[in-house]
Amino acid sequence: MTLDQNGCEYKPHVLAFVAGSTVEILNPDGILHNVHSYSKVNTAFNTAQPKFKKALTQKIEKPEVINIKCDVHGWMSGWLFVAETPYFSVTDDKGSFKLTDVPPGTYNVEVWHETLGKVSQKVTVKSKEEAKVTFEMAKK
Ligand SMILES: [Cu+2]
Repeated sequence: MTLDQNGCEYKPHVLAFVAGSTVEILNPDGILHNVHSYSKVNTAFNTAQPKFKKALTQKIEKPEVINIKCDVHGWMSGWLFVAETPYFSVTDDKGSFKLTDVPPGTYNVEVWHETLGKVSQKVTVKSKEEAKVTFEMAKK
């Protein structure tokens, strides 16, 4: 899991991973950044990353959606989506996603967007069949 701060922007804008993972945070910019997590469930961190500190690591233990900001550059904002299960995905530029190797069963599929909020839907996955689901989110 790598969160890059290249060009004073978080890349990717949303980084998704399973709880208990360690995130590597890179600073290739040659300037000071400050990695400030607005966590509520996990312990919040607020770490200066001077220009010579090219990488630091941070372990995130619990499921949560965390906003990351830089106290030096007010426009920098990114998200860590810390998933509860291994079945998660970040949508592509068309809003599509795919979850693979999901065991048969009925699941509650939840979609999160930074400004549109959260919606969920029950989806049943059958053995060796593709389950399709469509979400619509209203602009707030
Ligand atoms: Cu910065």
